[in-house]
Amino acid sequence: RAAEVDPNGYVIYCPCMGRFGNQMEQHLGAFHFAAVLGRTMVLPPLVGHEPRSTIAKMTAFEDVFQLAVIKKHFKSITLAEFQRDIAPRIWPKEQRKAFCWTPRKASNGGEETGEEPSCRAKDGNPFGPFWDHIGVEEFAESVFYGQTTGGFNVGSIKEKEKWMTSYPPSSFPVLAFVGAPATFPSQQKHWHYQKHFRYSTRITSRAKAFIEDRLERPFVGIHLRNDVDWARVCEHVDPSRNLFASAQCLGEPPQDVALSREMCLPSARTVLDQIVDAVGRSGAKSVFVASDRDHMIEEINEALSAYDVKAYKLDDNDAFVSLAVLELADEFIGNCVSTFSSVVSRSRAHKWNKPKASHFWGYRKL
Ligand code: GFB
Repeated sequence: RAAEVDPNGYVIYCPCMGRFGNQMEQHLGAFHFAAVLGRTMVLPPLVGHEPRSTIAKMTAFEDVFQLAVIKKHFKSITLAEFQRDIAPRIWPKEQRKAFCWTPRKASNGGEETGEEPSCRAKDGNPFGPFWDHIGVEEFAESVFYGQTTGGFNVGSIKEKEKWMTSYPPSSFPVLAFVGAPATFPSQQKHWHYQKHFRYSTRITSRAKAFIEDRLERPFVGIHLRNDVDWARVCEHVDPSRNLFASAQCLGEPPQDVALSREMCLPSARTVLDQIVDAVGRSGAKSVFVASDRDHMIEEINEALSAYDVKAYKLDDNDAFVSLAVLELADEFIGNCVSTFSSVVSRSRAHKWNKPKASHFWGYRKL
């Protein structure tokens, strides 16, 4: 059966920034934005990259998350349904407007002379491939919403009214954003939305099977973010400020703990000491390691030899299955700065009836 058109309109956006953790930070605010405006959210594909490649790879939202749970809490539609049933009826080519905060510069760096200011919605990667995937050959116009409204903050009635009067659904049935209409990182008041992002049965059953077959409970789950790109992020550590997802352990604004390099890029000593400590404290019988590069399995096994506890990793290192295992772990130690870790800490805090605590590398109270 064809989906009915929502008279309140739609929100669609490119999760064009960063990888999964970064995108998840923005989904929280973007879903809130659509909900406040009463619009239907077009469930965005996840924009990924093949390892060591810059070529964008789109994964359907419903391949990663449980559609029924999302639909129960957010008025939403799959991209496939939107393309098939809605776009042809309400979003003709000549009315496709791209929304961005301010005009974007050309990806080749130089301002092309004489060109109108534009969102350049399809310029660069993953922007071009994303809108191609949506089936948008080109946008007819750009709208710079940063100048005319309070931005995507729709916390107050006044801000909401501004959006409704500036861009009413009757003349703007589809708000198509070049980037998520949300802050990065997420705002603490939106963290609870994480509970509605339940992994698909395919992912959850793989995670549960791995726990059952390979791990022994209780188990400690850890996230080691140690690929080479991460060291560059950690150069920006400033003790007085939050960086990326660090509000997950420091709070917003930071309280009682100063951000340190050791929290961002912990030494092997710190990692091993904290694992031994967590195993000793919790009586864990196994350790699950998720990492983007070095899982440190041998070093961990050696450090735990006295406990007769071993460390394990997934055979295929699937990122979503890793996240699903980590959110089910009895203890979790993550990277305070990483948004990949923050997906886990938010899930642990909000998904289950009984919240699960999270710990972080190098975290020391002042
Ligand atoms: O998720 P993410 O935005 O978090 O990006 P950060 C990190 C990506 O690295 C993940 C992979 O989406 C995964 O593809 N990855 C990280 C992992 N940890 C693991 C792991 O334990 N297992 C597996 N299988 N994959 C930011 C980026 O990373 O890092 C920024 O998003 C930027 O855009 C910066 O690149 C350097 O916040 O950790």
